[in-house]
Amino acid sequence: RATGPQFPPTHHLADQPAVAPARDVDTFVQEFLEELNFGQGVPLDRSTINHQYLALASTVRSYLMADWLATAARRRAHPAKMVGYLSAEYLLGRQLGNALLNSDLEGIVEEAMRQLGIDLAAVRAQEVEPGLGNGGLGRLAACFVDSLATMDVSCIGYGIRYEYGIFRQTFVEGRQVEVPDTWLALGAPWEFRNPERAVQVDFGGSVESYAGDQGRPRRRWRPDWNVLAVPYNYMVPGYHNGVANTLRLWSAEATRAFDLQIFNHGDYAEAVRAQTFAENISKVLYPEDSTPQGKELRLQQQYFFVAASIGDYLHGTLPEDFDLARLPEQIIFQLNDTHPVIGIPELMRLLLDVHGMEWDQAWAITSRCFAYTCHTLLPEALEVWPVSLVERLLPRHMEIIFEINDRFLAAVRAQFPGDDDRVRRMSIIAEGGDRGVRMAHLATVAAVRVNGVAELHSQLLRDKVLVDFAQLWPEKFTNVTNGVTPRRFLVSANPPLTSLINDAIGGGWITDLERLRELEPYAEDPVFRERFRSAKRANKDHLNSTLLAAGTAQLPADHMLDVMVKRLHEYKRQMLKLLHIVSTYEGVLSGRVPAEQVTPRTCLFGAKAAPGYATAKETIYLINRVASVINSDPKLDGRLFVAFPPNYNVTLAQRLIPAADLSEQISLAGKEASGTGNMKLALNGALTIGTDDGANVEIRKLVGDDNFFLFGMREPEVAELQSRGYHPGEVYASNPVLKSAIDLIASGHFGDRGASQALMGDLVGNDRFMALADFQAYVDAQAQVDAKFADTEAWTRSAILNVARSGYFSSDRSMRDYLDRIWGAQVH
Ligand code: B1H
Repeated sequence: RATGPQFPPTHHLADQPAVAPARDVDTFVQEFLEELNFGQGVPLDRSTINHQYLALASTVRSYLMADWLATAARRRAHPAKMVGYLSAEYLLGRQLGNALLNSDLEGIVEEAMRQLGIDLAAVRAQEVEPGLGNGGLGRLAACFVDSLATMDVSCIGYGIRYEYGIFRQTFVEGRQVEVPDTWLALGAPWEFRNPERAVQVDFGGSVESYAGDQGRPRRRWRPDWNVLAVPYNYMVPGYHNGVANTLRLWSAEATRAFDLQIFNHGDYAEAVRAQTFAENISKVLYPEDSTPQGKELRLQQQYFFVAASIGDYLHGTLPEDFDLARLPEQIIFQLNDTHPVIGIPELMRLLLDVHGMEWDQAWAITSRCFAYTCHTLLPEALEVWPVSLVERLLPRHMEIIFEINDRFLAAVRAQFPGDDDRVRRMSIIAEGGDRGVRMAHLATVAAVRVNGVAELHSQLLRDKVLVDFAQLWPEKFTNVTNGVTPRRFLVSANPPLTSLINDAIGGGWITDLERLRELEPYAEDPVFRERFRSAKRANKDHLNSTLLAAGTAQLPADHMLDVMVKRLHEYKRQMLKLLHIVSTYEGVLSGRVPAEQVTPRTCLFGAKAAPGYATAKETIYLINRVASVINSDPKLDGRLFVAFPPNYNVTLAQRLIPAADLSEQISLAGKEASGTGNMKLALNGALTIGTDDGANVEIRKLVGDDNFFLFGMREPEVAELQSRGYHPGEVYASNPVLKSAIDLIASGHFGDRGASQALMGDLVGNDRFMALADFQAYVDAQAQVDAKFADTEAWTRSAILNVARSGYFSSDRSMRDYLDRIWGAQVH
């Protein structure tokens, strides 16, 4: 707890608020040199780029720090309900550019670095992005905290400071090889460690009964080991508003008690091993997107960060004498998927066992403090923890979960007497040989609101995945369509388009993205259209120079840039796109299509596969082999090019998305919860070829059918085909173009015949995500893409309209919706 000075201060400066250094070039240079000399310990002429990067980051950080202190002071003086965003992932991307943009220091820093003879672009390139997330879910969390700061909403983002983030992807002879992401190795200038706010987190042991006040029987946890959660703060600056919120990431360390216990046994080596054991908890991000592995360490990670966060809030952030009955007025914990759901029994435990409340009161509080966002529909993605594991790691929590379930099921039975099947379906505990805790059910029972992440997804949640719950509590269910921050993904990533827009309609759109609508009339202006194309060209050149620096293939000039960037997953159907590429190639090889009729296109993939996901890795290997054959076959006359730069991440996304012409969003309808890359690409003027899935539905509705290439089965047709019985072999046999493409791959034309045959065999035999069923529709839609691309003016008009009509997809709007539909909700 903060106490301030031990004696009343007498110095006249003591009660001055912290002020940032002056915002002029000379002051900045002075501050920078001070950081370089006294922070890094080098003179300018002996400094490396890394010294310069660290000194620059620290200098910028001190400007932000004044905002951060002022924001915290203001929030203390005028307490408002706070959002505690609980997320196991934050895929932040580089910090320097964002900090410069949001704090409006870009101009000063450019000039300061110029006068010091420092190449700012090289210094920016030195930053290794914090990749503390897998994909869309982690990036969404990063966009949300950006928007909340920009909207001056009180929020702490809580998460884990993984020592190793998402792996760095390399290709070795076309195969993905994962390399550890050592993002902290060259220094971590954006964080500050806050050891005095460390929280002890307990594990294991048993539960005992004892007599409480007036002899009341009570339960208490006797854990047998613990670790220390040490917070690292990151500042989250709002855009040009002087606000800086906090992102608090927890790192695991051994507690002293923990070592001492072992030291007392006199085993030094064992004590050091214990240290390592504790540190392992925050060591590495599990690189699984969508398909959680039921690993014990992962449950440890989840409980570790959630217990630390709730403890930090209750015992560190709230005033000491706070009446916990009023907790729901002060905080809403937003659960980013099921990963933090163990926080529900944790809050119950604190209220019951530590604060001595009775069950009903504790539940009345807990069930108003959480809201749950579901990010998936795939059954294999819904987390179920074995009861035996939860019992061993968190015995008191397991008891509490059983009690929540008993009371909940009693209510279900009362509402639906005799409906045992319903009770079984809804139970938080999955019965059967290996009993499991269904985390999505626990979340749904306790949450004030449950939301999906796009309209279609929320509807499918209500109608299918959580239908029993929606019947019981229809008012609990809502939708908030995802969004993306226009600061990072338009202003920062796409300066040419940003200045074009600013010239046309001014800069108000940056915090009010619907104002991009004002661009609509410019779609009819040929001069504007030419300037729009020249912005795209500039972005393509910039992308090319980035690829060159990374040692990857250069993109041919004057091609349509067709991009599919997202995690590699069968449901996303990278294979469908590959089949289109191969069939175009096969058409030329076989003479079915003259090469000069092929639209010059570069198909660019960016995708990481989960290291244990064999089919995904085989798909990457095949894409790389197809690329190397196609790119060097003269019969194609340079008209088709396949690029697969390794290690797609936020940094590369910021380069790539602004350069794209065509956005591939081709998941099987009903499988992609939302997608957010789809939004970023549309916002940067790419046209979408896509299925009626996730947020594509809303993108198409907004940009209009003329500016979107829709194809494929709709979700109800998919469900219908599934229940009728899907036979990919019949599709294969009846479509000669498709058959030729598959046969060409299986023949070993692209090398490794064995691997090719296995993959094609699975496709023709199983095709879990119905790529073959949608193949013809996809090829037909691609023909429409080609036709439109040939009409440059029509294409540009549509591209401009995509930008003008994508304002809805700002994460500022998403935050408004969470505030209106969830966080403000006074419920029960
Ligand atoms: C999304 C995940 C996810 N949905 C488990 N689910 C993970 C599940 O580490 N794990 O175990 C990690 C991630 N990620 C994505 O969320 C959806 O697939 C996208 O459609 C959506 O746009 C994104 C943000 O809502």
